[in-house]
Order: sequence, then structure tokens, then C-alpha cells
Amino acid sequence: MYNDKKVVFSGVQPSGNLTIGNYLGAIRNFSTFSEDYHCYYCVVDMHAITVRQNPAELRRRTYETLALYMACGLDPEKNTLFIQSHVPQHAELGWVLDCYTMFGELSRMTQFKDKSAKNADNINAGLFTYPSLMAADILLYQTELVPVGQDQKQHLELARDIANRFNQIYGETFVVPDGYIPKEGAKICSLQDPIKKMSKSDPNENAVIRILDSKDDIIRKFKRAVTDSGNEIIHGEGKEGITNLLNIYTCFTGKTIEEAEKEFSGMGYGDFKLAVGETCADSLQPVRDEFARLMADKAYLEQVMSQGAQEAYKNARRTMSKVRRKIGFTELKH
Ligand code: AQP
Repeated sequence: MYNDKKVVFSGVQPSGNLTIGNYLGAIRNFSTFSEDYHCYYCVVDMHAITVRQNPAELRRRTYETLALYMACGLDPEKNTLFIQSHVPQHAELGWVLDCYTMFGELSRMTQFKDKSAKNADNINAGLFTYPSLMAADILLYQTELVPVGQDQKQHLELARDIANRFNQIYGETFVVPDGYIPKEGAKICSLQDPIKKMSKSDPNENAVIRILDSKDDIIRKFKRAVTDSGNEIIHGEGKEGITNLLNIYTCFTGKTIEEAEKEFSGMGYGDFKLAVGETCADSLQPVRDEFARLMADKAYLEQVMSQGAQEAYKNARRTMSKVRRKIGFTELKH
């Protein structure tokens, strides 16, 4: 909106070591927008504290997530890469949008229900209002397109509702964003419970493949993946484990499910799991190598953070001034 290019925004929480779900559902698609859009990719550390975090680990993972963005192909000269808490307008607009988001809407969010069940001793107000902060992240940059996995669809729809509501009351203020959910990889499931999505904060390490896991660990986890008592490598109902593995395999190879089924026809489950594990580990090797190189240069990461925060701040401030004027906040003249 603020220059000729349309805007893409997305974020990842540094709430754990990132998984192939985060990679296939979101990050690896990010760079496809870099040429045609002004892309903002944010490490959403403020969202991460809705669940209790160890401060030293949160700080380390914030650097790591930024480095992973770049290791997955995001060039900081072509994309605005930044940390959410470095741009104070996120919190400011988040509060304003809280006042335009209904209690009933937030109560219906499945992520809130899931995370409340998992963190029963810490159902804090931030966990509840997470979607209005996410709406602020997106709306601050006049975003047209938000590449996310399937699990974020409901939050995105709420962001659209909030934008429309605000625009109806005050006149055109925000661009109403669309989601971009990839055809392949939008829901990678847990290796131990293939009905559930794979989550970086899953306490069961065997359920999760992390982008930075070693080849040995990746293969070991795939070998332990839950399948079924049959012996056919085909996708479909009742075969959620095999379907998930086929899905992961096709995401990494670009083959169709039918091609993969044909390729593995007649093979035993053990050999199939090994083949998927090797494909996954080998595909991620260049990302791991680049990540290690970037992490060795903390000063460079800090320079990227600072450049990204300055770029983001310029446009966030513009939207925030407009919002302040529309809702009737006074301006400081001196
Ligand atoms: N299993 C998944 N399959 C496909 N996409 C996924 N995403 C997450 N899990 C999968 C997408 O990754 C992006 C970043 O997610 P996030 O960090 O904002 O938080 P999340 O959606 O809550 O992801 P996790 O891994 O489950 O984190 P925790 O365990 O901390 O809650 C989003 O685009 C998301 O859709």
C-alpha cells in the first residue's frame, strides 16, 4: 500500500525448535513472494510468551528463528526480517484491536481451547487475546496476503472480520488480508498421533521432526512413526499414519501422492519409513549447513534485526497514526 508493491506478512513464534510442519506449511513458501511483494517476515516473540518461556531459551530461539528464515532462502535485502517486540506499534495496535474484538469470537478459537487444555495452570489473558495481536501484526502493514498453515485459518478469518468491522465504523483504514494456504504441506501431522498436527512444543520428541535434527535423529524418528496393522502403502481413511508419511515425502520431492504410491508399491513399512526419513534429512541438509554458518556470525544477525526493525517501524508508524486519528486519540504537538 505504501509503495507500489502489495504486501505479504507472516510470522513464526520462537516457542520451540521449528518443525517440518513450520517449514513445509509456512517458511519454505515465504521466498516465493519476495520478488513480487513487499514481504515482512516477523519472529513473533510477543506471541511466544502467551505460554511460559525460559528467558534465555526464548532469546536464543529468537536469533535461531531469524537465522532459519535466512537459511530457508530469505534474503534480508529483499524481505523485511524483524522481531515483533522491536516494533512497539504491534502492542499498541494489539490493544486497540482488543477493543474491537468480541469475547464470543475469541472464545470460539480452537487454538485457545487446545492451548488452554495443554496449559491448564496458565490460561492467561494474552493466550485469549492472541488473535487480536495477530490481527494487529497483519493489519499494521496493510497486508494483502498471509502465507500460513491450515491451523491459522481461523485466526486469519478473525483478522479479516476485525478489519472489516473497523473499516465500517471509521471508513477505509486497513487492507482486508487474504490467506495463502499451500496445496501441499498445509497440515503436517504428528508422527506419533497422525490425527493431530505436528507442533514444535509437543513434549514427545518422537512425534516431531525438527528442521535442525541430525540425519540419524530424523531417520530414527521416522522409523518409530505410528502406522497401522495393514501392509499397503496407500493414502486414505484409517491409514492416517501412512497418509502423513506419503504427504511429507511428496512435499519434499514434488511428486504426486499417486506417483509415490506407485513407487512404494509392494515395499514393507520399514523400508518405506527409511526412504521417507532419508529424503527428508537430505532435503534439509543445505538448510542446516546455512543455518550453522549464519549462527556463527551473531553481529550480522543483529545487523539484520536492526535494519528490519527500522524498515518495519516506518510503515507501522504510518498505519498507527492513521488509527489514532480515526479513533479520536489526541496528538502531542510539542
Ligand atoms: N503441523 C503443521 N503443518 C503445517 N503448517 C504448520 N504450521 C505450524 N504447524 C504446522 C505453520 O507454521 C507457521 C508458524 O507457526 P507458529 O509458530 O505461529 O505457531 P503454531 O501455528 O502454533 O505452530 P506450532 O508449531 O504448533 O507451535 P506451538 O507448538 O508453539 O503452538 C504458521 O503459519 C503455522 O500455520
